Amino acid sequence: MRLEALVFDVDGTLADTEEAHRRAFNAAFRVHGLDWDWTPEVYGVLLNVAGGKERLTHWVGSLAVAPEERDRLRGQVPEIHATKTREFAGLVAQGELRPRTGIARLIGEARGRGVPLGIASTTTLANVEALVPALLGEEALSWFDVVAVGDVVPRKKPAPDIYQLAVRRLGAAPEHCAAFEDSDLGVRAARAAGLFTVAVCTRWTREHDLSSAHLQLPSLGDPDAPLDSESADRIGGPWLDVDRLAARHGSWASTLPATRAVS
Ligand code: XBP
Ligand code: MG
Repeated sequence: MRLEALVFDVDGTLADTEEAHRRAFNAAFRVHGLDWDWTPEVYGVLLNVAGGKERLTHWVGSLAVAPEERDRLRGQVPEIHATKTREFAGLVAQGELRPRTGIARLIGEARGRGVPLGIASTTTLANVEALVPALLGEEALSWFDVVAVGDVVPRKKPAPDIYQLAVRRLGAAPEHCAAFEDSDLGVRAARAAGLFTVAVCTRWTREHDLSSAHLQLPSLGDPDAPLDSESADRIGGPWLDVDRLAARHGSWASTLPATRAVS
């Protein structure tokens, strides 16, 4: 059973970026003279709202301020978010962020096997354009046949829209594709879009229920960071590679109703 494409979420999946996002939000608040401080605890809860602008709007809605002040602050959200995006790019440029375990290897394997690659993310194109080259090298963005991100769809994760757009642009059937996610919102989006979903949580999503994913792992594993024996037994080896992924995908695809039989 040949997988037609691998589709990657960005934040939390390609790299553990949310601490950098949190710092960028707080830096933007200082630039705009706002005394807001998103602590890790506060931010962990706010991550239940996908999208930085939506997260800011939700936060403003939670403030005990007069209605006219709330409206004024809501009007400032796009500007605050643009500042935050610039701050995030600055943090990325400092070179502290690294791809998560197994990401560079799996993407390299897929490229070597001619398996198309996609990105499906809630974040902005500006963030992806800053992050992917910083993580994987100057040419890396060109490795992805499709980059579906941010406001190009009406509904953000957990809605399936961004994954539906990505697989449509890849010219693939969703059930022929594998999605890689880190969060409850993301797993729900990929599952709702019909993709075979692999979930690898981060410290931010450790408490999330990712059990609706077809495959849940502590990491993708690597030769220098092999998976624990229980996880390795589940996938047939100490790290998830294209063949082991295709085998797990194939066994799932064989259970699909005939109408969606995977060729
Ligand atoms: C995670 C998100 C994003 C980031 C912040 O996106 O929900 O909003 O937290 O980035 P992903 P923006 O789908 O990649 O996990 O401020 O650009 O939204
Ligand atoms: Mg994510």
